[in-house]
Amino acid sequence: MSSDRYAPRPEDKFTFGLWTVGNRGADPFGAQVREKLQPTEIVRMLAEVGAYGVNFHDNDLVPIDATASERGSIVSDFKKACDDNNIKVPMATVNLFYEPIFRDGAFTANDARVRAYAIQKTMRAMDLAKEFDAEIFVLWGGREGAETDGCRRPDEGIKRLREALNYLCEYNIKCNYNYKFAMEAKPNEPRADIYMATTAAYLAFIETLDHKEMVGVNPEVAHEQMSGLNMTHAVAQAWEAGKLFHIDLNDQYPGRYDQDLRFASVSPRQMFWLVKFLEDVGYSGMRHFDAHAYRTEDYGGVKDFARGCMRSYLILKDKAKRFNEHKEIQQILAEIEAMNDNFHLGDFDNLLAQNFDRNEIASKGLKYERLDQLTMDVLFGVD
Ligand code: GCO
Ligand code: MN
Ligand code: MN
Repeated sequence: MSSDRYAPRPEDKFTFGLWTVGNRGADPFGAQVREKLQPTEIVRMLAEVGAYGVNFHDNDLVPIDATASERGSIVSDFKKACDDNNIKVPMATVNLFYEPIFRDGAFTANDARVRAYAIQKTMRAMDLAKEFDAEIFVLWGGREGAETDGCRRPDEGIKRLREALNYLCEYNIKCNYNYKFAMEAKPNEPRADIYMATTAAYLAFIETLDHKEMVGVNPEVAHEQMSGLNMTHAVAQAWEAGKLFHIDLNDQYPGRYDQDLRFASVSPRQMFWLVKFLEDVGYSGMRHFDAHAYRTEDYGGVKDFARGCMRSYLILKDKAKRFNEHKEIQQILAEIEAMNDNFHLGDFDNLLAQNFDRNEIASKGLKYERLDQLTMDVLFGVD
């Protein structure tokens, strides 16, 4: 075992997608800069950097036009690579965005054949992932949106999404797959606007499903931060609702295109609160890095990128421990906690009979400045 205290261990549950470390660096303005790696080579690379698992979209593993026999040999080669390298497949997903057939959406498209094909493709992706014992099935509706709201009423899109989810939950039951579906929100890109823009939107939607216990969320740092939202708050709401089934970690400057940067490389302070939250509440799911290396990198740089994601997570986890043990921080937190006991509502008569001294209550400083600077000292590594 490595003596590096920030070396990843299997119990850290760090996972990467085939599409993340296998990303070849193409963007809307330029071509690929890295050679294509076979899925089995990616598995070896993930084992080398110390990851726990690998996730995939159906077509990351099996090309869309593969024959049944090609599918068979791809699956058995990949299974062998995973077993040989002790890499698990905890999550899988389905590509409902790449093919031209999905140009107007998948589950929400106006053409009923497109919607049916999208559901069929998802069922087949569920079949495929069960061959690897995946337990979480992520659904990201990147094309479920519009450029012009003239093309359909947005509430029709929501109804179609519900119909698809209810159908897929029934399939999950019929096949005894026991998947937990994790819905991933994003405000825009590739569509101008995507219907389920935030994790909170999904949390409300899930409550309207026939089998809501089967469906949760997969919040992504970049997707919340693109809209200037607070990822930790989204995650906290999901956690409190018992719906944090998975998480996509990366980083992102707010208000920009989807950057998928190395975890915590843009907003270490916000990511500190996120990691602290996950560790404090005892989140036991996967820590999945949905990010990719800079376009400047070769596969050596891709390994640096993957190692960096995991290392930053573990450093922030260490900082969270330091925060929780820090004497002065804990004193301030104890004072905050004590305020919580300053009053109990009681019945209506009790509350209505009270005289609150507004000025007295508001006169005492709350020491949040001190608390925050002490946090910064911990983060800067000077305390
Ligand atoms: C994105 C998304 C995707 C999904 C993936 C899993 O912005 O492209 O984050 O990477 O997470 O398709 O469904
Ligand atoms: Mn994303
Ligand atoms: Mn994602």
